[in-house]
Amino acid sequence: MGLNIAYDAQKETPAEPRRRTTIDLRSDTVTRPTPEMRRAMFEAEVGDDVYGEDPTINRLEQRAAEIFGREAAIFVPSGTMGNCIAIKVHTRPGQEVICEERGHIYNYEMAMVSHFSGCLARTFYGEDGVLTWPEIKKRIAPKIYYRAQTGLISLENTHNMAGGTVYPQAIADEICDSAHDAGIPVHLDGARVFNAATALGKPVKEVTAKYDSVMFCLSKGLGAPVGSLLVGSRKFIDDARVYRKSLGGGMRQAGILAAAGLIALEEMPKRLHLDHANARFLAEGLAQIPGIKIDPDRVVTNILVVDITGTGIGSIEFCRRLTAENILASGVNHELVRFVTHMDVDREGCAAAIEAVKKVVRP
Ligand code: TLP
Repeated sequence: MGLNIAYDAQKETPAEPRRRTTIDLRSDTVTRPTPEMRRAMFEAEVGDDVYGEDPTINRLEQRAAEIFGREAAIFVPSGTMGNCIAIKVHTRPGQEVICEERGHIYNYEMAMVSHFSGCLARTFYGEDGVLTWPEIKKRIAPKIYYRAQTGLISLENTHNMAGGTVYPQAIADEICDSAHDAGIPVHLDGARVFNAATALGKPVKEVTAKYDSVMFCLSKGLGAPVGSLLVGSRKFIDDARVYRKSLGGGMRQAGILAAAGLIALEEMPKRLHLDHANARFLAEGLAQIPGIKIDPDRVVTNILVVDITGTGIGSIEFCRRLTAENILASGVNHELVRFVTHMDVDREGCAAAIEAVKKVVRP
């Protein structure tokens, strides 16, 4: 689904370096490291991280564990690798993993739930991407030897393809408590959990306290060039280290990346509310345009998933026309287009995007 279309839209983008005026709303993954990050990378103390000897990586892992109130953390090259490792550690082949049907682990991680962990994803739809315990409970396999057992529940907060939506804390807490009573662990794909925490006005430690493991990304709204972390118990992280190596994720002098990551972790969460305000502004502007469907009140973080059915054009054509106006967005499927705000796009850029959409949908 989505990404093929997104890639098609990207093909329309000139291969030469982007013009300064291009406003890239395809994803917050496009953010570039700040001058401060680049300086820190230049000066980073490094060592061989496979031997546990990179002081900057060790500091990043220690700070991540502290910030999330966990025993340990591990730096991984990508969010995808962090999720794949977590699922592998929590499950055994032949089990099921419950997740929302638009979830990243199900749609965008190359079927690694089955390929790497040997599990079946049991998915269903949740309004705003939010699952609830009563609905999850119905899908938990009965404890009978001839039924594949539920090995894990994996939630996503914020939920990317549902439009950057945030789990109400009480719902997430109830899922974790009830799952634990049933002997089932819960993993959080928290690629954008700092956005969720900002929207909730709570520290990430509180938002994620009840999960068994959390993956979060430094390389999205937090602006680092590369990297994600997995946090959990000491035993969980020791196991994760084995699988990171199996997947080729032992990165040697990766302190160069961790140096930028430390700035992302310590400083960048403070500015995420600006991206959220810009996303709301963009949603309010787009909602006025005939044929575009988006409820600005549901835009609580930095992602807008807009229904363009009423424009009479599909998302490939829509993104192609926007690209010609120097605005980049990505198709989720034929009818849905995603816009993501981030630190490299300001209010003026969002206003320009609204004007460009008005132009491209005009009959
Ligand atoms: N999301 C990317 C694409 O893969 C869709 C994006 O542009 O939003 N969990 C969630 C919720 C994510 O949104 C992503 C990336 C990941 C995991 C994976 O992170 P990376 O790209 O570092 O592997």
